[in-house]
Amino acid sequence: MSEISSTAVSVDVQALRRRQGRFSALESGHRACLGCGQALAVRLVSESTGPDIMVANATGCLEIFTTPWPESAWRVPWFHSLFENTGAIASGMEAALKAQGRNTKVVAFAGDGGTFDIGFQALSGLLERGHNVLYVCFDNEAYMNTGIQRSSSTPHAAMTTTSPPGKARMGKRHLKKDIISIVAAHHIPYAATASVAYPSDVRKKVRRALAIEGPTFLQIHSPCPLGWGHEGDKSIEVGRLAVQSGLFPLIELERGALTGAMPLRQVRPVAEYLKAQNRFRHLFAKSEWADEELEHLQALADHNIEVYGLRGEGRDALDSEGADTIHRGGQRWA
Ligand SMILES: Cc1ncc(C[n+]2csc(CCOP(=O)(O)OP(=O)(O)O)c2C)c(N)n1
Ligand code: SF4
Repeated sequence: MSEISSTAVSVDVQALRRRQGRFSALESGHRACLGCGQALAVRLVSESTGPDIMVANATGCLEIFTTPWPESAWRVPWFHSLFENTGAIASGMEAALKAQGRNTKVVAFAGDGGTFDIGFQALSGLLERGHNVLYVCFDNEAYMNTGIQRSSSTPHAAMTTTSPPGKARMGKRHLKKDIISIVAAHHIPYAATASVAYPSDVRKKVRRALAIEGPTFLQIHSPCPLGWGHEGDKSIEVGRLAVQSGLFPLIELERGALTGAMPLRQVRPVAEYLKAQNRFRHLFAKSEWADEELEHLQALADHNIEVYGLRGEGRDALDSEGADTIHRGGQRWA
């Protein structure tokens, strides 16, 4: 039994953990950066799955900060797949468990690089074959583990080490790939976006995905203080602004059709979200191009608000756990 003591307090850590009630698949003491959205996302997901899962984890920050061999922070069976084949590995795990008559749920974890780009083919195969797997993409919008290179999830105009702003361009030239629509086009039972800035919404979406037999997909926006350029204690604030500006809409799709969207009662200007991060700081230096890019990014957010019908009515000071009021086929659900 581990015990923390000082002259003033003596705490039985195991007893404390038992009283916490919520399961986390990760032990404390892993090596994520302070304020890492991905570490928080894993905790939120596993609070809903509980311990009866097996994890297939692509190469990336999560794999590295949880498992510096011979140590591991995982409290569930965990398999490190290659960057490119998490979907195939998870499919095989699920088929093997099924053959053994076991109900343990297979959960795949991968970053945006491992999902949008390098592991996309294997993911598409998993979805098309209908494996009973929950696939979770921790979207931190770049290849963080290898030094912040742009991925196809990196937002337009963001600075990464491979999309530097300069005389010829203002950061990344291309648009963020619309992965949720691509996944939904496989007509799987359930696909949704979520954000670590809205914890109960994440938990709820995981519970909903687990209740479904078949492939399900979650894209969780996971701020990365190192790659986005903000302090670690600002991750939730920054994550919220992404949602509240309309740049990262929280939506649900069933069999390819939109069935839920978190309404925004107080839409925030995109510039507020961008200003909070160094990766967009070149957009606030006076230049004709910068103004044009800012307008462009605002137009992208406005477009999301329009197509997903995000504009809510009335005032909700926080829009915080606002996903409690998410619309599901026109009805409220908890
Ligand atoms: C096929 C292959 N290409 C490149 C790499 C190098 N690599 C390891 S982790 C990584 C970045 C991972 O990015 P992402 O999936 O977005 O996860 P993050 O580290 O951001 O959490 C890269 C490029 C690799 N391991 N395998
Ligand atoms: S670099 Fe980013 S994603 Fe990786 S551990 Fe640090 S905060 Fe998390």
